[in-house]
Amino acid sequence: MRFAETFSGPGGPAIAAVTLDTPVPISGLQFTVQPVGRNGGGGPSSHAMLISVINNLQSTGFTISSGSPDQDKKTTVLLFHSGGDSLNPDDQIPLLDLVYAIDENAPHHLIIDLNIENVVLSAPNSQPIAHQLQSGFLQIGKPGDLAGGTLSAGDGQVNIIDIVKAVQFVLGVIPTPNDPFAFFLADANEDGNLNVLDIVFMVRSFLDNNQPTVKTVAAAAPVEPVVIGLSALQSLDDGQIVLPVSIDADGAVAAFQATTTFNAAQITIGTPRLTGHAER
Ligand SMILES: [Ca+2]
Ligand SMILES: [Ca+2]
Repeated sequence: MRFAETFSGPGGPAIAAVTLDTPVPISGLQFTVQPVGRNGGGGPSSHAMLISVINNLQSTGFTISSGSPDQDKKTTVLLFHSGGDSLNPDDQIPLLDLVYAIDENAPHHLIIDLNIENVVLSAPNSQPIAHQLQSGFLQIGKPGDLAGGTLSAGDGQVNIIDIVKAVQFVLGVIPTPNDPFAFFLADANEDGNLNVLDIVFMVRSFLDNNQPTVKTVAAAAPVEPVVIGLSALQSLDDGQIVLPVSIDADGAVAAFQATTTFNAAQITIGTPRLTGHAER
C-alpha cells in the first residue's frame, strides 16, 4: 500500500492518493493515519486537518467508512466490499484519496508526514494478508515562490527574483527541476508545463499583491485565434538585418514565447527588440 507525496499551497486542499499493488484478491483493508510535523518533535501537525476521504473503488462495490480524528488527529479508515466480493490482483490500484485542509499560515516548505499504523488487509476468506507500506507526506509550498529566503529556495513571497528564475527555467538557462516539489513550485499556474504562462501568472500575482490601492483591470483577451507572422527582411541604418515578427490579435496579448531555429554558420542572432504597439 502506497501513500503519495503530495504538494499544496498554504490554504489549499492537499489530496494524498493511496494506491495498492496486490498479487492476491483483497476484500477489505483498514489503517489509521495521523499527520505529523516532520520537524515538530513528532506530535500531530496543527497545519493539516483531514476533511474527507474519497472512495476511488465505489464503482466496484467497495464502501469507505472513516471515523472522526481523535485528539491526536488519528483517523481510522475502513475500505471493504459490501457485497462480499473482492478486488482483483493488479498494480497501482487507486484505492482512495485523503483530503487535508492546509491552514493559511502553514510555513512554506513545511513537511507533514502521514504516519500510518494498524494496517490490516483482508483476503475474501477473512484471513489477514501480509503487506508492505510506503508512507507519504504533504509538503507545503507556494507555486511561483522559487527564490529568496536563507537558502535561496523560497521565502513564501512571489517577487522579481522569483520571476527572474522562472524566466531562466523557461529559456533553459538553468535546467528544469527534476525534483517533483521544485517543479510544483516552478509551475506557477499548475498546468504541468513550464512556459511563458507561468511567468505571466507570476507577474500578475506580484502586481496584484503589491498594488492594493490600484485596481488592476484585465484587458479582454483575444477571442479569435491570434495570428503570428514573419514579414519581409528589413535593413537598418546600422547595417543590421531585422526580421519583423508581427502579432495580429483582436484583444490584449500579455506575453509571447517562441523557439527559433537557424543556421548558426550563416547568421548571428542579436537581441530581439520591441517595436510598434508592444510595451515593456
Ligand atoms: Ca520568493
Ligand atoms: Ca505552468
